[in-house]
Amino acid sequence: MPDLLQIGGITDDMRDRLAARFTIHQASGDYPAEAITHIVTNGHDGVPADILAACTNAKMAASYGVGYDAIDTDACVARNVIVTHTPDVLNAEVASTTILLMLASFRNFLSDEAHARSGNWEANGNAPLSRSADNRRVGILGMGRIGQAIADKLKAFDAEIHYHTRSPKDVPYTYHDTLVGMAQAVEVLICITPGGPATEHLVNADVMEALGPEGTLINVSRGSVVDEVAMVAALQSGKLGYAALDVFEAEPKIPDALKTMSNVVLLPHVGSATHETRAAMGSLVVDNVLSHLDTGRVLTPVPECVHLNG
Ligand code: NAP
Ligand code: 8YV
Repeated sequence: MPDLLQIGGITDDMRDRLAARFTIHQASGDYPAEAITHIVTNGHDGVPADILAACTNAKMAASYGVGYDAIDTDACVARNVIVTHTPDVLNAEVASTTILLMLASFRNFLSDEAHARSGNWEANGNAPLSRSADNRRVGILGMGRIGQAIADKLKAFDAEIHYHTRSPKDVPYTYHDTLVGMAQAVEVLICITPGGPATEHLVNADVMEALGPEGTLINVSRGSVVDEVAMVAALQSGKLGYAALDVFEAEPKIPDALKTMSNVVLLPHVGSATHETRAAMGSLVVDNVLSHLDTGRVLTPVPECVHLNG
């Protein structure tokens, strides 16, 4: 059987299907680097340069996740290693997580729950009023597969939807050609672009100041898209009102200052983390690997690798 290198964790279903066709080796242990033909990884671990250099006969790297900023696609293309990812199967889940973050922030959901659970309601009376999540002006930074799923779900809350991307899309929402311009026009800014150098710190101090003291920043993209130091400063000074965050610049580290703020909601990068969606992502990873093994072609190459697909 051919040899496959596993970087990071995989589900039992993925292991069962892969083990029927490959000898699986762990990147964390000893592995026969020159025998490896296929690599399975994820959006956090990527394919480290030393592993790519050692696996001289690798033909593909399948990543468990849609975002692949942790993978050096130029280096993979230079070695004819085709990279795949898992688009679309997680759109609805990540959109639901985004809505949950918005609701938790606007409706003080976590402090209200604590108020009920702690006995504070009985001892001290009603919880403070919260902000309505309905009828808000919402700006979406990134109107791709997930951005559009978020916009669809926001319709249930009668949101007025704005967006900023590098080029306008065929969608019925208000386009802004600058991010600062959009931030000035909305009450909520949702980040859902890819990570990587092209989007690093797109959301900077100017953008957060434009969003303003009553504004809410929601980040479900990558921590690198938001200047985290500037965000902490803006939240502390009151130049930015609220933040609801699933992703951070140095995961799994979260700045201590954020952990103590009552105007902040924090999640540990769980945008797609349900049994159902992770199963769908895992299936697509294995479908890509087996398709490559059987036909030489993959199902969902990243855009930079489309030309390598058979
Ligand atoms: P996608 O379909 O490729 O959409 C990306 C969007 O971002 C496009 O509309 C693109 O439009 C825009 N964009 C790219 N670079 C930009 C820039 N410099 N300035 C402004 N807009 C820019 O990707 P997707 O499937 O929706 O996924 C988006 C990202 O979500 C992933 O890459 C990943 O990082 C993140 N994600 C997070 C989680 C989580 O668990 N929190 C889960 C899944 C995905 P233009 O090209 O016209 O600019
Ligand atoms: C996962 C994600 O946490 O798909 C992405 O880009 O951020 C998430 O779905 C991650 O990629 C799992 O490896």
